[in-house]
Amino acid sequence: VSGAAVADHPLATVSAQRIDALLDGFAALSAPGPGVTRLCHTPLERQAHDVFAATMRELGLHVRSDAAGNTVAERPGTRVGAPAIGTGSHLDSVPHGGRFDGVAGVVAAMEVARLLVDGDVPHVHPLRFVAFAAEEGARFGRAMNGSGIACGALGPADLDAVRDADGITMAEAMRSVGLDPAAVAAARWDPTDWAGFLELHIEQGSVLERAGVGVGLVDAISGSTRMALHLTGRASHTGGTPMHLRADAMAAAAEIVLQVEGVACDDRHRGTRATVGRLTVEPGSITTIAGAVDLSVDVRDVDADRQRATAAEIVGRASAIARRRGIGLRAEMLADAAPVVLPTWVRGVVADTAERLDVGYRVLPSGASHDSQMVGRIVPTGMIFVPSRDGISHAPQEWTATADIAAGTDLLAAALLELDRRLAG
Ligand code: HGY
Ligand code: MN
Ligand code: MN
Repeated sequence: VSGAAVADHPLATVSAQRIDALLDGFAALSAPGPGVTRLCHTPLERQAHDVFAATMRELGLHVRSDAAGNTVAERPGTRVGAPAIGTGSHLDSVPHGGRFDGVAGVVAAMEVARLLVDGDVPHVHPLRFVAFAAEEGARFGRAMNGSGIACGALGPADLDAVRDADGITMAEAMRSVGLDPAAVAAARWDPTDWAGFLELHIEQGSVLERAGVGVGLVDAISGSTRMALHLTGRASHTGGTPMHLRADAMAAAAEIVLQVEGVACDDRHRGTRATVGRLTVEPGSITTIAGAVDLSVDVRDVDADRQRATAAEIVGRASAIARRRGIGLRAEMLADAAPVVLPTWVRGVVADTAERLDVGYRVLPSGASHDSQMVGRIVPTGMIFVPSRDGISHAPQEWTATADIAAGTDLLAAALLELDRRLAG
């Protein structure tokens, strides 16, 4: 990968070997089983942050961790008191996920830091390299927690409000790994202390691969509305209970699952994605009619009104099914994040840089949520995508070629320095 020449300071060439070594190191920090399992607010996530912090300290950067579990490394700029420009992503994963979701962006940030240090490259603004905590919504239902705290979207009360499948609140999980949920207000970023932020992330879709393009520039990030539907029927003997005398929570859940899919597939919802990804059944016995079923609903869209309307319609349809079947229904809102349109001017800086480096790119929306969705609330933010093989993510088969990550890193480095140059005015 050719080093991105900037001003009169040619950056060293991005090292694919270093990128691979970092990816391997983070992938090893996983619970047993297929793929990578490094859930938020577990010792494994903290170990990953420790690796990030130690590597950045070795480069001579100042590193601090906040009460939310985020880790920020900083390389001073030449202008004292200037606001910072940042880059980074998250280090937690979904259960049995891939090696690249979040990690690719943190590894890219680490490689950029190394290129700047090795090349003794000056920049006006302080550069900050960030590893966010608890980005994934897989464990607690709500996503972008570390970045949400940093950007003022979440406070201590929110951390007591969500529980994982074992009934542990996020605050309890945070305390169990040495974080302090009561002190997260101190982790809030001061918007005047930031001038810009770029996140590199795998696409988690197949647009770039199908287009044969190695880089994506994100124009909008989908929002997400996540709910839990709690169905209460009547557990009873599968042999002794005739069909017309049942209150079968599983049968009701089955109808609802198909309705969730159906709403997202009708003509009014082009672009909406709605998914039931988790379903638990009580008592879960072969010879007992299901008395209770809990299911998750995840609605994604780049259109905020359509996203919320879809969630409401799903609850409406589920209520009608439950009523007809004599089943109790309680709908619980777990999390709701609006879609975000990223500032065109930041994307323009990255696009100009890509064109200067003769790097082909494609502008596209993000189907997944990202920390940039939260950072973008207080800092001008851009996202660089690199391709996902077969569009697969959140699964062990998730894969992105090192050459693509290296090319994205090269662009990230040059774009950060171009952002620095333009903002230095
Ligand atoms: O769920 C998401 O969209 C992201 O991977 N947290
Ligand atoms: Mn991610
Ligand atoms: Mn993810």
